[in-house]
Amino acid sequence: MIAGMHALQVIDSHTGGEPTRVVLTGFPDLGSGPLAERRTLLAKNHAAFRAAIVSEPRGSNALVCAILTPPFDPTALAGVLFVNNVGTLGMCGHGMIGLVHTLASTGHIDTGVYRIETPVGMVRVERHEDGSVTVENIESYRLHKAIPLDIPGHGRITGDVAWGGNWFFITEDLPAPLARTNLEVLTAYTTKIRQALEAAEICGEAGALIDHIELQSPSPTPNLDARNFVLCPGMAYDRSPCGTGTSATLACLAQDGRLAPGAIWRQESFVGSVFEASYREGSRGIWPRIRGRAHLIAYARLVIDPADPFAFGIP
Ligand code: PYC
Repeated sequence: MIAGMHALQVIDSHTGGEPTRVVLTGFPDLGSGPLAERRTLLAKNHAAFRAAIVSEPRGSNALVCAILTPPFDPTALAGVLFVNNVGTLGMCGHGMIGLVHTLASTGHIDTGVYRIETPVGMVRVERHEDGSVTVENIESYRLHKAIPLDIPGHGRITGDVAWGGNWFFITEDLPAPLARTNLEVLTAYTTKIRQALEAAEICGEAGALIDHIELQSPSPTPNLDARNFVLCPGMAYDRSPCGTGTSATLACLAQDGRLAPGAIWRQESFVGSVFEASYREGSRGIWPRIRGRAHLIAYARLVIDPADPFAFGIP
């Protein structure tokens, strides 16, 4: 796969506690086709390289990597492909905030508005004077409302299926409060929801896997609207309030008349970080705006040694 020692230049950040690794150089060439094609190519031909940069021993289950690639649409500043420990993502809100912060911190961009292409559409981003970043995500919408689902050991629950750049099942039926002491209970519960969705063949559009499960509750913190717990596809929970999950939530709130266009929704994560969100109306759903903040944590050169038995991650 590699003849000699291979190096990749990366910058790590976190957005509300959730890590992002921006891959600047060293990832295999993905060609110059549309971003959706490049995502398919990556999934098909470069799973080992993905695992090398995301998985242990160099990464972790919570890490999302943002692989920078030239845009297909020349009006965009850049293209980006998000990957995690089990595959590729359509979009990633915390990762996009991390990417913009990384590009700004390294002098590649200034404050202002830019367009960044993803496999699921164009995202408009704004780097603010105070260092925060607003992501205007792709159009988000609810596909199904109040789907009943039988969860072993918990009984019947209901939840919505919604798109925010990834597919989400969102429920307010909780087995326990969204508190860190309940991490194991919440992980087991959301895992069962995921399994129940698959067993019942409940999917996103075109048979897409619903691979993000979001629990929502009111926040116990004053002035915040909600707290969530999001189980990601690789079975790690999102430390950030989840940009695509917040987008999907906003789509449901908007369709239920629970949040007006332009009104601010303060979404707290499981670890207490906050995104400020709002939306404008779209033709099918809504255009969510998510504002958050990232911090750099490392400049690094990853090396892949062909003699290393775990060069491409621990299987
Ligand atoms: O912020 O959209 C997000 C996200 C998805 C998975 C982890 N974070």
